[in-house]
Amino acid sequence: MTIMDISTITTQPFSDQRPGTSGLRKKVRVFQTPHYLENFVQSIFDTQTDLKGGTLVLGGDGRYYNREAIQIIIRMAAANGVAKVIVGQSGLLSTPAASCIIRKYQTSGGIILSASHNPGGPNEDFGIKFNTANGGPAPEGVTEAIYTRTREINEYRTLTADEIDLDTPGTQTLGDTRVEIVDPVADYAALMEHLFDFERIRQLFGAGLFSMRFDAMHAITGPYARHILEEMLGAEPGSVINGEPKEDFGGAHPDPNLVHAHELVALTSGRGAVDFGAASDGDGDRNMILGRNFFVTPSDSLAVMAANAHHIKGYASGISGVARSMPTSQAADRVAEALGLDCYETPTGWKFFSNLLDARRITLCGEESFGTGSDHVREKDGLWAVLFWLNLLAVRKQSVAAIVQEHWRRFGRNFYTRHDYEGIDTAAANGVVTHLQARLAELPGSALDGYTVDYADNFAYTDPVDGSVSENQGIRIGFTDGSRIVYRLSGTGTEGATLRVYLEAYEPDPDKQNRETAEVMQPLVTIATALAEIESRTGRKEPTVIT
Ligand code: G16
Repeated sequence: MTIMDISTITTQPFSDQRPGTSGLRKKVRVFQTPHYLENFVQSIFDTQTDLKGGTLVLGGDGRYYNREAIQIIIRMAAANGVAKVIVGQSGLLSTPAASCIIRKYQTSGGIILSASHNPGGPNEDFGIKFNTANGGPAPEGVTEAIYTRTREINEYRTLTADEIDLDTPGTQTLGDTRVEIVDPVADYAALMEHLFDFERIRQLFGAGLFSMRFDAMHAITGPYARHILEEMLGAEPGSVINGEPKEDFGGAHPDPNLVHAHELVALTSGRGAVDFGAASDGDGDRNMILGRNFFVTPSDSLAVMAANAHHIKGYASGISGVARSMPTSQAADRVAEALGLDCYETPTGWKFFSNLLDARRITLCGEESFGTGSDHVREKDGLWAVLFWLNLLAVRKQSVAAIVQEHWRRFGRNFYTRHDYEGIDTAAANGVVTHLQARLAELPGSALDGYTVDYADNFAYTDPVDGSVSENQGIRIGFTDGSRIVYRLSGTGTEGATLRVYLEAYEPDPDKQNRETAEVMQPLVTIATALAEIESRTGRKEPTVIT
């Protein structure tokens, strides 16, 4: 490897580098603007001083611009005195696998390149996020420090060198920096084998009476799922579909929900349907769970996991508590109450679970946005959730639907739906929130179409571990019968604003638990759209996506 001198390049700040819900996400062409990526990366090195002389984990979801960005970051890491960079082979690492490697090798942190479930390709999205030494997404204090640095940065460090060979495992050097190319799957697979009863899952597949499909959506989980599900656990070859990672995810939207994973939904429906279906997203942290003709809401999935954790090897000794993000349904709260577990309600964003996990206050956590996870890493984990369900199916020997319906009979059912209004005008979206905010004081005690408002607030969270306060995390309107309407603006989009309206209705009566969600939610939808004046303020009659 020939090395030229380390160079200090003069630059100017960009004003739009504040990380959102999960890192900095922009269109690829924005990241390709000269110095744009470099400024953000240098701001990480300038503020995260442990990286100097330390070890950095680096990888991404394989989307367009991943490989170029990795080469840029390796050169900058070497110029900034990072002692070792651990890189996933071909630049690939799922988000949970990156978290696993950061923790396992006690590194100083990691840089993950992903825009998660957002589409990829030259005209689509790219993203970058920093995870701290505990393996979790940087907390707000860290992201704000990085952002502050991006506003004042005037130079960055890099060096001129041949490209690193990303495709061959082994160690290369760049100046004083060792660059280790590692198998992206091995450490993660070993962790999964430690947590779940692989022998029992093998028996489930081996009996020939159970079929599944896992939709990797042409994203990062293809190689992970093929190795773990087909090679280690003996699922029939072909159980993993869309398993080749592609830079543009095959032109699709790698978002595991009923709209975007329609191919999988079809395979779990009607005659000849498989028993179990699951999908993951661009970077492998989200999951969707389907039974035969049956959709498990992410909120229910978390609740079922909490109620059944004792059946699973890695959690058999008991779980300490559960947490859910504020807009996630309260199904997990009911389990926690019944089982005497601590339960926490956090703002949207996986980073808010990290302190609770580190302090061992919780073992399981989840979000309505198709995320579930545990204390095994500090990210949500798509394949982990799939393996949890497979292990549970192998132990309980019931169908997905039977397990969930039994759960509802015991704890009650929290009907749940989310309406997204994507790509709306930012000023109009802010106007909706301001309008709702102005009405909060007058709402408690009032009746809306027969529902009585119990409380109305803009959610604020005080972290019980470090006392940090996060305000304005979404408008909550709770009704006396346990129903809720929540409004918030997405922090992950790259175009305009996305208004999310989350709706929840509680049904304790088993005779009424099998009604259609859309029918049950209709009265709340009517209230929610009228209260927020959605049509007049945004010009939208209907949501773009309903999950
Ligand atoms: C990220 C965050 C999640 C959050 C989701 C949606 O997920 O890690 O905590 O729930 O975005 O956020 P928003 O409603 O602000 O768009 P991912 O999978 O995109 O990294």
